[in-house]
Amino acid sequence: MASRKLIVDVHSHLYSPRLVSLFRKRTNLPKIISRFRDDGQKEERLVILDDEPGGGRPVGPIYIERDEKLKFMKKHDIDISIVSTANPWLDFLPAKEAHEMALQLNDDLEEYCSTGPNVPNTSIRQLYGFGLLPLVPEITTESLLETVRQISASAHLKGLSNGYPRTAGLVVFIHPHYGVGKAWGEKDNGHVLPLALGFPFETTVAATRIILSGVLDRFPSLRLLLAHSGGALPQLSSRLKHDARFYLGKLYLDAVCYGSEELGFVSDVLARSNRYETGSKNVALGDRTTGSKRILFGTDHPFFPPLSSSEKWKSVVENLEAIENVHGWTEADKEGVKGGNAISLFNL
Ligand code: 5CU
Repeated sequence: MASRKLIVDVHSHLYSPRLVSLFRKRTNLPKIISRFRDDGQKEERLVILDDEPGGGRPVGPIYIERDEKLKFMKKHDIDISIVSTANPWLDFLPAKEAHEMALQLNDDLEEYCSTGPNVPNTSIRQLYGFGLLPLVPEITTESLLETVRQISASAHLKGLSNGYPRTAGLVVFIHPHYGVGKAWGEKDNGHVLPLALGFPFETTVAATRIILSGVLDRFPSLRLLLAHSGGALPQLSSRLKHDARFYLGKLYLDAVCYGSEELGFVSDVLARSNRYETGSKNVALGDRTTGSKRILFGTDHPFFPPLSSSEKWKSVVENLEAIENVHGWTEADKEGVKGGNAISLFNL
């Protein structure tokens, strides 16, 4: 089937112009500051984490503009992106403002997707989105439900980020922002410790809490997509109560872990969950196909850009190479991870 060969990026972010103008006005985090570089050029920097090294990260059109997203997709042969607002979402706003802003950002994202191009010769759009829930302290249930209803009624919003709507049939993207405490280290390692380790571990904790709370028993049709291949959860799940292994196979994981060995291992752990249901625990190489069905390609765009604009992005090249090289995955498994699984999950 032609659509099986489409490449779909399920982990792709943006900061909308509306959010960027709010960041520019703010003096507390998250904020955008303007400053002069050593070469005299003015630049804007986005500061979203406490004590961020280098005074935040350079921010420009790649974080904001739809044309830049589309150019990036074209350069890397990505047909479809499911775009989500990047962290820290609306966590910094009081409840009423967060709710109003969520509604506006969701309308903006629906327009961003619906007025974008189609995949050539198909009726499928190139851009879909995850709406945003204003999950802040003091938010009322009614405000959350209104936002879920708005997202469900938006034809191009196929999921939401960070929340559990049990009725709306939306895919829920669980993505980190806080890491695990101050983890910059004494030497200047840039973002390595908090992002490479802290972020995925935050997701590990969040997903574990969901499993232990019984949410997946109460709402078995909930479809949760975990960022960064579920962080350390596949590695640590057997240290939890043993039935955590079973629940792991109910989750979807992105393939943003940069290594074929890691993807192979993750697909084993997901497949084991399936075996668990049948009473057999031993996973064979052929079972990796079962595990692969719950793994979906992602890029993390626009984070981690290359130094020169002519280069391809490592986050794409390395994550695609990782998929290509997983021992035991068939060509069909790889196509599924690159796009087919997302087409089914998001019903595109
Ligand atoms: O790796 C990532 O996904 C990210 C992200 O989403 N946000 C961020 O600030 N850095 C890295």
